[in-house]
Amino acid sequence: MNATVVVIPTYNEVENIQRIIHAIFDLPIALDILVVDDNSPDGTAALVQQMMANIPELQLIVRDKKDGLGPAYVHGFTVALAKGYTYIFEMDADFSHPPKALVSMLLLLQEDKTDLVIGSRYKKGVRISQWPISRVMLSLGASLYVKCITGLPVADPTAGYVGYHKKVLKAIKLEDIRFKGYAFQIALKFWAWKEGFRIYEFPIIFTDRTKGESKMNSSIINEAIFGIIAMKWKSITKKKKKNE
Ligand SMILES: Nc1nc2c(ncn2[C@@H]2O[C@H](COP(=O)(O)OP(=O)(O)OP(=O)(O)O)[C@@H](O)[C@H]2O)c(=O)[nH]1
Ligand SMILES: [Mg+2]
Repeated sequence: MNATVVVIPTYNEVENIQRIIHAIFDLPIALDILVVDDNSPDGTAALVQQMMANIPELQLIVRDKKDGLGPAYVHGFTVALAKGYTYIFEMDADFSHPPKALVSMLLLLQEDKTDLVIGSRYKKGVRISQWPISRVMLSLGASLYVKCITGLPVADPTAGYVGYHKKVLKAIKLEDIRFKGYAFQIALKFWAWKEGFRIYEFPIIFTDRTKGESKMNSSIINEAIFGIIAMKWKSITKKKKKNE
């Protein structure tokens, strides 16, 4: 077992999963990969299982049914913590997150420059390739909204390319985070910040997926809009309780 694991949630990623696994293992760093698949009907998990025969650093969790990215990560992180990994990454399977950035992001954690590192689209500019302007505006609007409501000092709060030192995930009550989509990504960064952990944004170029289908939908956006207000309220009442 290596000290680092990359957790990749998958739902119908049969066209991407093999290539992304090879791209990550081709990097000049020692790590394991944990795929968390929600019983994809396209056979993603079966393909990973085949690859596992030749790659001991590759692991797989298959869950019952599609339940959103958030619960898949909670499951994956809980297993990763139980196994004792020190550095735990989350990353999409669709090549939106450039695998090469893992090398620099891991180094920042290993050299104790930060506790949480974000592969950030919006730190010092906007770096998104092949998204329609409407989608970029939605994402930037979401970032501004999160900053206004929560005060979280992060340029890319919805980013799904993140590395954590294990102490961060241990300090957050993962099982209490019930969000399924973007709100999940925001919540992890928010609670890490509230716990006083250091956050670093490493600039990446984000590219839209070229293979497979997006799982984004309007319920994920609604969850983020209302969920973030609920989360902020929870943090205020928590603080009040502490002071009473
Ligand atoms: N296990 C699991 N994985 C999921 C689920 N929904 C999405 N994913 C995975 O989470 C990652 C991000 O999902 P995407 O559909 O790419 O969502 P997105 O990046 O916000 O949207 P696009 O930019 O349009 O691709 C991908 O690896 C998906 O396969 C789910 O319900 N369960
Ligand atoms: Mg994607």
